[in-house]
Amino acid sequence: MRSKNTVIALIVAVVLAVISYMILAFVGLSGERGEGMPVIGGFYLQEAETPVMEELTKVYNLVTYIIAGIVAFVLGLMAFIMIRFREKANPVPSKTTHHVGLEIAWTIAPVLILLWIAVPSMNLLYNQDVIKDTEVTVKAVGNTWNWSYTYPDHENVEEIISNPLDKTQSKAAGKPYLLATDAALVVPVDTNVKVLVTSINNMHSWTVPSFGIKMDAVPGIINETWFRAKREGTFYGQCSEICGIKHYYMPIEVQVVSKADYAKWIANDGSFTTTVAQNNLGSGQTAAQK
Ligand SMILES: [Cu+2]
Repeated sequence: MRSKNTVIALIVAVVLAVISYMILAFVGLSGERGEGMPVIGGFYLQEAETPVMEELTKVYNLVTYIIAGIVAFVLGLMAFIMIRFREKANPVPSKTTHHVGLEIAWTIAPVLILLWIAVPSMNLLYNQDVIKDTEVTVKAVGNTWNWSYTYPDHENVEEIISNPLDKTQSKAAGKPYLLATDAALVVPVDTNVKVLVTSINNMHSWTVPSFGIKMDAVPGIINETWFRAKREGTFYGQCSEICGIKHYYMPIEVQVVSKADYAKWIANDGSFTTTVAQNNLGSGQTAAQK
């Protein structure tokens, strides 16, 4: 009778554990992935667009599998205990209080699991934190309420004030509402970009999920981070520090262009076409005549 109970309990425990593991791992590691922006109904990380985000995704997956495993193990263990040691099958309760082997095991196993997580996490933290040799530097300043960008190495490029597009404007531009801005930060592809992040008043956070970046903007302090975009395109983020009434009003739009286009953009004083420069001149002069 006892051994039959044990077998049933074991089978139920294993089945429950496997099912819960599959559900948790599926929920944790699937779903539609946004490319450069979130998608409706998506609950997984956005597509990785930088080496740091690729690494971050791997660490996230590893930890999700481990969490799912622990949840499944505990659920299975509880099922086993509830069936195997139920009152009806055990009229005389066991008086066991210690088991040296078990105590050593449940001390060492969590330590090993933590080490298993710690090694890749530390690697990731290091890679996020250590600024590589960067070729382009941009400065992002959090204001109330927008982000402004400057290029310290190119004084000809005027400060970019990045304000969000309203509903009609973003629809007309075919861009996501509450993420799209009227002036994006422009950076070259396949280039290490250093971002200096600060704020003029209260705390903000310069965050681009698909780049694996979240850097606090603190007044009086210049924080540094870096990214290397793998492809051209537009990538969105939002201020990620609850900064006040118009917290929603400071989205981040990064436009990654080819190195040649970037060089042209810099040469054009921060414009892709000369028409903008012409308009600024007002009297029909070309940029070259200026
Ligand atoms: Cu903010």
